[in-house]
Amino acid sequence: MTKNIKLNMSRRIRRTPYTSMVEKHGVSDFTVVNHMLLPKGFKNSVETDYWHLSKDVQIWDVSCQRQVQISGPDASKLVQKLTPRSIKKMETGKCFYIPILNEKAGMINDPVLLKLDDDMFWISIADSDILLWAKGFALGLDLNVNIEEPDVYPLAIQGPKSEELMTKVFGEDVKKIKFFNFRIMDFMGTKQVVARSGYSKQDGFEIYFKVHDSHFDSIEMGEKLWKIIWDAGQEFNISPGCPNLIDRIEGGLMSYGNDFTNENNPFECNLEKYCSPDVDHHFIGKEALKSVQKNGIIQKIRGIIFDGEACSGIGQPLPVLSDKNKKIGQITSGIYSPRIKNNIGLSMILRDFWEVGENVTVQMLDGKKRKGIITTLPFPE
Ligand code: THG
Repeated sequence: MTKNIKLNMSRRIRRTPYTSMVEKHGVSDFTVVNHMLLPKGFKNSVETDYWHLSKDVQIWDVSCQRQVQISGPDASKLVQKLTPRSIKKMETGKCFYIPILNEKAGMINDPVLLKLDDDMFWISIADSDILLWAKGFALGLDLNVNIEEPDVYPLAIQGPKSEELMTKVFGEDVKKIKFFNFRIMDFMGTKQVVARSGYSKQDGFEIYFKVHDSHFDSIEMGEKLWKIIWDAGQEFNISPGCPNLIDRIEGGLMSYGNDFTNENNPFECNLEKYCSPDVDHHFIGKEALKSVQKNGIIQKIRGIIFDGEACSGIGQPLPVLSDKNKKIGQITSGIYSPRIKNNIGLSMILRDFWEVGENVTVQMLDGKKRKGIITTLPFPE
């Protein structure tokens, strides 16, 4: 229906230093995240890209993962206010997945936090304006911090051959970077943050590419970085890519704004591991989270495997029904998995129906009904 309708570009939809590169590689679709372009597909199908990602290496323009930089004497105090996850023991060089809640314990982001120094953090955000939220809070509390969006453009190198490729470009020390850690590495005389992380279930790295010297143009340097990696990647069968929907859903990686919103608390999103209200520190939403804990939750994100014709990625939520035709949830990310050989999806599901093995019905946009079953996240191997 809405296929083939073009998005009208403007300055409000920001390009990245790699946009002209992905255009050269034949990008077919974009979405907009944090007011910036994110490629959604290239020449190959999502399925072809999925198999490629699981055996080779891909280069992704994920510049839309914007950094909210918090620095200054009160930086760690402010960061700690923003999340239930304790950063007391966090060391420089670590990445933490941190839920950010509003005062009602609703999720407003699920970023990756990087500790660059005792008084310097980056919050690598999902799609919502945390910069304004943090600034408002800092102003209200009169904290001694600086908050800005630096010129950082993350480039992800994902797939099992990413370590070999990254070693070729950045040197042997790449191999010492453990999952959710980063190191500062040299690129043409500039210092770059290189982390072992990424929005896939494969091995992978994220280069938080930053232009340090103002006489270098960020587009020129970004293109240089892309080209050097591209050329070095030829022997590893590198291809341009983007977060892969099949890999993401199978791996249970959630997407803010799609699979959960500020209407959901972190327990509903399976994030209790990072969100105990019984921690020493105060954080925004703590009282509300305590009452959620006391009262229990009524829904939770689950996986669903559902039958029928291969689903090619859904643009709108699909209702999930009980055997009595009552709406018990909706699939917010869904696609055919060639590994599971059936359609898979993520859905918030009401408590009485969230047990693994529960039979449900998925209603397609044309009204047709498909048989489904509740499963664990990540999806079974
Ligand atoms: N990388 C960076 N920034 C990001 C994302 C990213 N910002 C937006 C978005 N993605 C944030 N969401 C996630 C969700 C999951 C993960 C990372 C970012 C992730 N989770 C690991 C997992 O589930 O296997 C575990 C993380 C942990 O618990 O340590 O990787 O992708 N820079």
